[in-house]
Amino acid sequence: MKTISEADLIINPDGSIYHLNILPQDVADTIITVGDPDRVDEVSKHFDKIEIKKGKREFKTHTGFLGDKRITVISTGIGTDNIDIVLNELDALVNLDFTTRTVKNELKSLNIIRVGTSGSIREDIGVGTILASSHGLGLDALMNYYVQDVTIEDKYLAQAITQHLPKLNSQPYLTSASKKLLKKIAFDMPRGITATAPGFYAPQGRQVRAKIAQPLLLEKLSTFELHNQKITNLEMETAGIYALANALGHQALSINAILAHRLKFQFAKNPEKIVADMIVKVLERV
Ligand code: R1P
Repeated sequence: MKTISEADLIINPDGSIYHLNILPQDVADTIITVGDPDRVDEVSKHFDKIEIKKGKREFKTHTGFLGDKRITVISTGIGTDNIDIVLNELDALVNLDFTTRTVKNELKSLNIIRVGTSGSIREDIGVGTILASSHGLGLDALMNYYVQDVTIEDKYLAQAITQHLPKLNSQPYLTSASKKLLKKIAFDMPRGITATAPGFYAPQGRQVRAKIAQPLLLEKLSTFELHNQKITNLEMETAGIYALANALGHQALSINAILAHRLKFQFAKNPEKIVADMIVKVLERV
């Protein structure tokens, strides 16, 4: 059986994984990811019991129980470069034997739910909406480095979007949400394709002082439509989570609190309340 080298999989002296700094037994089968480390407390304050509080860098983890359901909430920080670390290390924690450095015979499929914030790019998706990502559309380069097995439907949709968008240096990639988690958690939520950008400013069409190279990006994203499928919002993690979860055999869903409206130039007056309501809604359903 192939062993994974000490350089490919770095395990700390206490047996924890390199960046996340947690042990295999610290991870529940249901994982909530948030971007902001402070949001970890906003989720775990609802737990009936907190077993584990650990962290390193931007990766803060609390594991506990909500009733008899064991849940891990972890912060990813911002961006798909961090998602690369979080998804690979969570998978290693549950699917590798750290003693033999080999892949376990029986693989575990985690339920990974992102509870994040986002900006709307559709007239009818207002500030305050809790939106589920039917798909993640990656405008970043992460999936240039992995082999992705996508469905025909996702491939076709990705091609149509690529033709509609201005030419970018990396090929957009697209992955669907877990159908099981959509049904369980997002059954009554508006849905749309979430575009994941490799930055907050120009990569999302924001012009502050630096000159932007893709002035048509926002308009093109917001006007794509195919068989009633639309790109609804912009953020920085969903596509990476969906694509890597798919590559590693996990179930993933991204729920987005819409805090900004990019076409109407609005930002929420009460962002904390919108996020708090989203957290309660997701916890009631996991
Ligand atoms: C940008 O401000 C950050 O907010 C959004 C974006 O995806 C990016 O991470 O999500 P979170 O609030 O979950 O971090």
